[in-house]
Amino acid sequence: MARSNARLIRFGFLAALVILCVFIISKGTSTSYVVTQSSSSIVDSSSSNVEEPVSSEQEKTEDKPASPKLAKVSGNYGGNGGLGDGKAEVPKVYVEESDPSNEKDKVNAAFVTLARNGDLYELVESIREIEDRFNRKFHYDWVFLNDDVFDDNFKKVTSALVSGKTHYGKINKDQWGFPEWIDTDKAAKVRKEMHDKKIIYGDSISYRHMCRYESGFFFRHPLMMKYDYYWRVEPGIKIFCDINYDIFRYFHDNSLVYGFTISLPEYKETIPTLWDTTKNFMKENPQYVAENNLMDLISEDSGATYNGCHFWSNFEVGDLRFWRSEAYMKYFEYLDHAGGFFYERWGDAPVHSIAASLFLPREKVHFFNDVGYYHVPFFNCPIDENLRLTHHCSCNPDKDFTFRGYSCVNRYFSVKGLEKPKGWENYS
Ligand SMILES: Nc1nc2c(ncn2[C@@H]2O[C@H](COP(=O)(O)OP(=O)(O)OP(=O)(O)O)[C@@H](O)[C@H]2O)c(=O)[nH]1
Ligand SMILES: [Mg+2]
Repeated sequence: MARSNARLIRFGFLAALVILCVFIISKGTSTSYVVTQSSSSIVDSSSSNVEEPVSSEQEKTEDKPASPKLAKVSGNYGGNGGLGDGKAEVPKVYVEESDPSNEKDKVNAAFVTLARNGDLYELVESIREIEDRFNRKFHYDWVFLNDDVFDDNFKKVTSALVSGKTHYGKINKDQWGFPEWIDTDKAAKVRKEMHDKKIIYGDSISYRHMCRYESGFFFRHPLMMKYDYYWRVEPGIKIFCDINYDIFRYFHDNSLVYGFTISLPEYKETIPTLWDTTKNFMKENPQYVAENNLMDLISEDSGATYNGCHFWSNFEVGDLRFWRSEAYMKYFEYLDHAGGFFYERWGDAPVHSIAASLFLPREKVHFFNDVGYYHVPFFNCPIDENLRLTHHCSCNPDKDFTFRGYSCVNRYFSVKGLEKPKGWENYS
């Protein structure tokens, strides 16, 4: 009995010792964890190049949306929770169709800008707009292309603004110059005539190289080859509304190929033979013309003549693989050899637009009614008030060009059988 008591006491003592040890160890671990954590973060921020890791880490946390699952929560207009004066409360928007924090949700896409070093400070405004309204949530890369070498200041300033990776490329001389089959005397004569007729950019050589480059080469620059989708951005543009979904993913998921915000007729004097050249191409290559295309958008007589309607290409979202396709490459070569980039002043906008309208089924072309866009002198400002408020648009709908008489978007809506937004007549 005395021996079993002693055993019990020994067992109790041992058990108490074990409990005490566990307590001390667990307390000790949590204390040292906190210390390690805080001391390591102090070491990190003081010993590293502070700006890079610390600020980018903070930005990512802030940018994370409240919850991607909060899809399409409608606004709260007045009533309980409304503004004290009874006016409609500005609704909150939670429209997330993909998780921007998730790298695997991203598609193979990049912004692309053709620019000169001298365009820098107009361009930074455009980058800021795109980043604030869209890319700070998605961090897509940005490719800058130039016929000259980008200087260090250009690279430093732009890469500080872009939240994705930045790439800078120089354009090959053979893609920014007169091709050997062009008669440069004839081209000079045309420039003189266009100058006398006061045709905008009519006397400019560099503008012609730019239009030819944007028509036939930007999508096959080595820096662009790893991407499938692009968004073209020019200096001095504005984006008016929050874009809370991944536009590139939207394009990918819906198999869209070409997206625009503004459409209007081209100056006829710059493209006198573009349509005849296109018709000859179609005759020789009927296999490239898509069924159910948008011919009726660009022609009012089933293809006999071109009405000049084109998507304004200073804004473009699209699938680069379309420009790299056999149909488009053959079309570009055909146009290039016809010489109209130099003997006239063919723009990349009508060239892209005619190709998208003829070689694509119409459902592959997309009009963005929710972005809000400006490039001097035209505005796209959503006329739907709810859309404007929920997307924090900062534009005046009275300035919207979409349904004005001169805009080709009216025709686009009727050709595609789309319903115009309520009240569009008030902005026509
Ligand atoms: N590297 C380079 N880029 C150019 C040159 N000319 C134009 N660009 C770029 O090409 C794009 C189109 O040129 P813009 O001058 O804006 O042409 P536009 O939009 O028809 O005319 P604007 O109404 O003046 O804007 C812009 O992104 C320009 O920065 C050039 O000679 N070299
Ligand atoms: Mg421009």
